[in-house]
This record gives sequence, structure tokens and C-alpha cells, in this order.
Amino acid sequence: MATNEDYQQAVDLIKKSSSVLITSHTNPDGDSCGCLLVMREVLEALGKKVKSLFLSPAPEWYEFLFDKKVPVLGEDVDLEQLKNGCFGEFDLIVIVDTNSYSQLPKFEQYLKRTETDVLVIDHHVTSDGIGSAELIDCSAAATGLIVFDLLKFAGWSCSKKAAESLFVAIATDTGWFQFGNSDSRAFRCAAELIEAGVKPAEIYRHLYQNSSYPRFKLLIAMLKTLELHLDGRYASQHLLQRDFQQSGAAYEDTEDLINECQRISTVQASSLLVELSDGRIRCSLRSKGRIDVSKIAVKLGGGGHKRAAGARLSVPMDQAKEIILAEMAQQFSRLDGE
Ligand SMILES: [Mn+2]
Repeated sequence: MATNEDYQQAVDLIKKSSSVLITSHTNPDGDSCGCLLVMREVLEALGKKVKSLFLSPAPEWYEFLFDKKVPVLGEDVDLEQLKNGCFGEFDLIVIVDTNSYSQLPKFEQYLKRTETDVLVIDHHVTSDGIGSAELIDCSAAATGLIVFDLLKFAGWSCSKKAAESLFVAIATDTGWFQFGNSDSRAFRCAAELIEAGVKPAEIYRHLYQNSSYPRFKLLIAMLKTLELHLDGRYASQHLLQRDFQQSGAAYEDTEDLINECQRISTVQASSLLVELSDGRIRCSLRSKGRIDVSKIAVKLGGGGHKRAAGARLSVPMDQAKEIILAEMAQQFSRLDGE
């Protein structure tokens, strides 16, 4: 839980900085996009020189939030440019929504070499302790809630656009206020953001009624692979590279697809295994609450939360499916034994 001293330390670091780089985890989601944008806007308003950087492209349904493009590492700027200062010289790096090197591919090489102060703002349990100052609150449903508290603590105002970004951060990390983390803090913050001018129905349309047809075809391909195991309590699904080619969908189109099968009453935990272009398997895990999927993810070198976690496996798809099924079986049998 972040203390007042943590908030003060974060404010002091920001105040004494003049040139700031803001980034977040690879495969940016609504929380990372929202927090990155809010921090960029607030720091610019404070007169800082600010550069933002994504480590992979953001899904297109978040584009309505961006009035200027966020460069992508490996596309708009390469690691060498970052290392040799061509992208900019910074006296503060802000990382939102992760504290794990494994979530910062390539960027970690730059991070590990730089002497620059690093401020981490995050709500994940898994932590590599990357920051020289850290605002960590694992009880927060979204990093957006910590950013919201930081703004309040510092007395920094928030424009309507920034309020929208924060709303997206909170709404997406709570599955539009449906997941178990949708607590009164999340609702209270949402209420304040609505009072600041956010229109939830408009945001809902942007986020959830704005799918491209290729993305929908990817959803259909995924659903065709759905298998129920362990008495219908575990749902497994996967996507191969050829599914992306055939549907025309992009990798970032996989966001949220895993949640579909949670609508099945018997399902308590689920996985979506995605074959990456380098042949590795990205494995996303979800739970309705009884199974702690972060235990499986951590064991496999990944991380996350009790209800949402993930890892990457360097094995063929069939083997990855077996590994996850075995881990799930172990978790369920432990639960049955309780
Ligand atoms: Mn988050």
C-alpha cells in the first residue's frame, strides 16, 4: 500500500525533473494507455519536456484518446536511438502499470544501463523493484486509481481529456466494472470523473462497440478452439499465426477475447494461448476468483493478479496446452482438497 511519503517522494521526483520519458508494459491495455496519457498531459502542463513511448502498438479502439501519436519502440524509434540519446536525454523515467522487466522487452536493456531516476506507478503483485521511487498499491483495481490519487495529493488538475483517459484505465481493468476488483474506490473515482465531464456511454461505444470485422473473425476462430476440461471448470482456447493471417486481425486484437468463455456457468478458470511470430506462446490466464492464476503464471516465469495473469512459453502449442492443463488440474485438486 502506498503511503503519503511514497506520494510525496513521487511528487518531489516529478517536480525536480525537467525532461521525462513515460512508458508502460508491452501490449498496452486500457490502463496503460490511460495512465500514460494522463501523466503526459499533467507533466506537460507542469512545463516539463515529455516524451512517451509504447513498447508495442496500442489497440486501435484506444485511438480516440490520443491527440498525438505515441511512438512505438522498434517501429518509430529503435533501441540504439534510445541508448545513444537520439530519442532524448531524460532526468526521469516514469513507468506505469508494470514493475517487471519481463513486461518491458528491449526497453529493459536501456533501463538497466541508465542512471536516470525511475518512478514506477503500479498495482501488480509481481515486482522486480525497478523504480528508484515506487508508488505501488496492489489493492487498487487499476493503476489509473493510483494516478488519480497522485493528482489529488499533488493538487494537479485534470482536464476533461485526462479524466476520459483515467476513466478508460479504470473501466477496462475492472472489465467495465464487472470483475471482482470493482470496489467502491473504483466506483467513487468513476463518479468523480463523470462529474468532470466524462460520458460513460460514449466511452463504452468506443471501447466495446467499435470492433473491426477482422477482429470479430479472430474471435470466431478462437471460439472454434474452445475446449472444456476438469468437469467443465477450465476452458482452454488458442490462436495460431495462421488465424491472424486468415482473419486479417492484428496481434493486439486479442485483448479481452479470453473473457468471452467466462460467460459459461461451469467455467471457473480459462486460458488463451496465442502463438507469437517468434514461435513462442503467450499464455493468458483468467479466474472467476477461486483459483489463483498468478501462481501458475509465476511458476512459468510470468506474473499478474489472482484473477488475471500471464506468461510466455518457449514450447510448441500442443505442449503449452498440456502444461497449462496440468497446472490447472493441480490448482483445482488443491482446491478440492481444502
Ligand atoms: Mn493495470
